[in-house]
Amino acid sequence: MADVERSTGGEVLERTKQEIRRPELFKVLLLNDDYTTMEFVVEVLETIFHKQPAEAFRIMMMVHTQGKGLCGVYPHEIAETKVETVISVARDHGFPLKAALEPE
Ligand code: TYC
Repeated sequence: MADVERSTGGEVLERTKQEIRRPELFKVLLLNDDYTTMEFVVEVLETIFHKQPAEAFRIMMMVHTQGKGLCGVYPHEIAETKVETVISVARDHGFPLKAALEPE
């Protein structure tokens, strides 16, 4: 074994540069509908997306008037979980609220 190492120089290769991989990010959007109450959407934004009340109201009105609104930007798995949580909580309350993912 020692001979083999000597014949190859026995050098140890090391990485000198750190590889930093940033996760791919996804937007989570809320979509408008005619049945979900404004109060419920504000509550979703405060509880699931941790928005302050004024910001939650602003985003809700953006969805209401423009059809969709940005709730946050997250790595894929977290974004997917947010969408699933929104849908699940909305259905539990009998609302058809929809959320979607979009690559950033
Ligand atoms: N358009 C709804 C209403 O008038 C309110 C609403 C806002 C619904 C945002 C969904 O993502 C939404 N009751």
